[in-house]
Amino acid sequence: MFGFLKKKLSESVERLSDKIKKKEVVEKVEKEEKKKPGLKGKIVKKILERKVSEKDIDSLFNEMEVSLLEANISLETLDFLKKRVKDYLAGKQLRKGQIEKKVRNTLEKVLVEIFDQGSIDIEGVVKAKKPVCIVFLGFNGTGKTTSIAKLGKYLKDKGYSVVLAAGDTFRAASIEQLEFHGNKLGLKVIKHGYGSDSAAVIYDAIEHAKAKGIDFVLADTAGRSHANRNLMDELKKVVRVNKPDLKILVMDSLSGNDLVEQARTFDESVGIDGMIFTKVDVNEKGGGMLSACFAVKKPILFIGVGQSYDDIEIFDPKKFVRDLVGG
Ligand SMILES: Nc1nc2c(ncn2[C@@H]2O[C@H](COP(=O)(O)OP(=O)(O)OP(=O)(O)O)[C@@H](O)[C@H]2O)c(=O)[nH]1
Ligand SMILES: [Mg+2]
Repeated sequence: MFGFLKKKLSESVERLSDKIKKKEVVEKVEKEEKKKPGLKGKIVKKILERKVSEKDIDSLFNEMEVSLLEANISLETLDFLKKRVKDYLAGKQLRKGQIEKKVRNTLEKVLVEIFDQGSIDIEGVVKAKKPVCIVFLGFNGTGKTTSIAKLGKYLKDKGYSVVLAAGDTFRAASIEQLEFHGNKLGLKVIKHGYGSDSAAVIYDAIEHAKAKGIDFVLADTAGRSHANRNLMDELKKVVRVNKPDLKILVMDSLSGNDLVEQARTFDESVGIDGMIFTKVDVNEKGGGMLSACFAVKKPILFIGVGQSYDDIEIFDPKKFVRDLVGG
């Protein structure tokens, strides 16, 4: 996954390291030309160490801008990356053998800053309150229903009780799709008919969970775009009536540059608590994920890495970035 982005990040590390290393040679020659006595110690130090300038960093980002934009990293995210790399590196004296490692570590640190927007401890939430209602929302076809099934299995395997709410009463066959997963996983599905009120279905599921002492209600909703006023209003009603504990925006990581816009509009409309990125297994670019995190600054609950129920990874920003930047 993220082959393209990894390649571009690795290139960035190499190019910045090269810039710093090259200047070392220039400095060595200049100093040796002077050949003043007493300078020997200083020359040796200069040869072993090299100072990173703001110009080095600017020039790297100028060179890499197109590639990083191609990897779907937004301009505002790029600006932030550049600024933070400068904060950490500009003016620093780096030892010769450590330049590449230091540059890599710095990039890693800045990417973690963007991806690490806290975490959601859903098991902690259920200790404080039962049932926990989690509503899954997002654009069409992003993987909401599949993610509900994955999280349902994950929670059931951990010993929690789960009920599913068929809150997508809009798209043809959506209720059957959720029931299919419910049957396979042994999870009850609360449903009404097509065209019925989504908020009411979820309300019933919560009541059912209260009556039966069930830990989690995972509520499906119809896919929608912010341009669809009726469906956006419906979503607002779902939230107003049911006051879910968590509103999780599910986004298809393959959507690239659209992710920033999706994250912003859903957050502005209903206020999201966290995000799930799906189809990370087939994603080469990955910069859209980074940019969406930077735009809304919400934690990533988990990532979807395939079509089977177990293809779900709890998001660990440090591990994720380490894998991206490598080294
Ligand atoms: N490769 C891969 N495919 C996924 C992943 N998550 C979901 N999918 C696939 O994406 C397609 C759409 O998934 P759904 O769960 O139906 O998406 P949805 O958001 O509920 O769609 P609507 O209800 O129509 O808005 C299905 O074919 C899923 O198998 C993932 O993490 N990786
Ligand atoms: Mg669905």
